Amino acid sequence: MEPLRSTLVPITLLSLLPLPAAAQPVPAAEENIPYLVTFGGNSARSWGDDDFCQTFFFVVPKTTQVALYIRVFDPEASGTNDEAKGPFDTVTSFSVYGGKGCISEPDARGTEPTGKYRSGNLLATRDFASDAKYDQQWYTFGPFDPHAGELMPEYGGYVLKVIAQGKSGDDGNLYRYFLSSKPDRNEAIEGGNAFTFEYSFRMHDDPKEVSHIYPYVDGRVVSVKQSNFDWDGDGLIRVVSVAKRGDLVTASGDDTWVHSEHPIVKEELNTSLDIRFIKRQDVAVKSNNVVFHVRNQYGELLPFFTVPIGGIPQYKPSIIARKQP
Ligand SMILES: [Ca+2]
Ligand SMILES: [Ca+2]
Ligand SMILES: [Ca+2]
Repeated sequence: MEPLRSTLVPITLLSLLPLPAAAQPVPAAEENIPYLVTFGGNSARSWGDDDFCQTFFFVVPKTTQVALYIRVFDPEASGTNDEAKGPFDTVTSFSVYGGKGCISEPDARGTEPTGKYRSGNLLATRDFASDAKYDQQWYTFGPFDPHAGELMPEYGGYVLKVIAQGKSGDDGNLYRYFLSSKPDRNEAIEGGNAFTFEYSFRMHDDPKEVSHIYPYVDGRVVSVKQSNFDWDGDGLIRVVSVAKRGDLVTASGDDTWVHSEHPIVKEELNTSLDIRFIKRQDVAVKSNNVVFHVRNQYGELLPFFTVPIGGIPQYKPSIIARKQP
């Protein structure tokens, strides 16, 4: 019997290979993020969501032939894994867009739900109130044509957009996504991916858990400026890359945005960075929601792919050594 081919692949190539299909949930296993979070439109920003809206993009390879489904886990705000303020009274809308302009429109790639951020063709939409029917359950949008998205080769294929927006109420809605080829279960689209330009997510409660997000640095980047909101002093945020062992980024307190700039060296071009969220060990900070984005020197937002482009970066000490005089 022949040995498995995968055992013959040199280790240096492994990071370039597609990740297994199990990496397609949003958030992905490699991110170790328990939930995305979007608050109701009448919430206090101090609970950890700056604008009560989150946009995610789903990438479908050009070669995909099967129908698509976008599935949402726990789309309503009620029950055990959502964040109540008083009684649950939040209504969240989930809307799926495709077609021309759904991502090429600049407002669709911003951080705020303003202007033409709902660009493209509306393919499906639904409001979720506090309905126990969908508590801890999946809701399925679709089927969608595999070419229903906007063709954007720079993002890897046809791009669909999903906007989660808290229309009313003041509670936190925690949820996840899955891009599936089946309406009734999660079966990954081969080669699919997902990304956002601004990540709003819930941290684990367990201080031992480290969460990650992976901004992609293209060939034009000279420096990046990270921004984070409402980290609540929950430990350290570090950036790891092929050239960074764990540089500290400025981390926020309660209800505030902070920023820091970080130079990019040539070895980091066309790789992903690994932003690590390392909780404080002395006090257990619970139910912490945080918002994060990264811009390049032109002010353009970097995409966070849930399956990091080029793989998870491994720090190479030789790159730092070469930078020393
Ligand atoms: Ca409420
Ligand atoms: Ca929910
Ligand atoms: Ca927070």
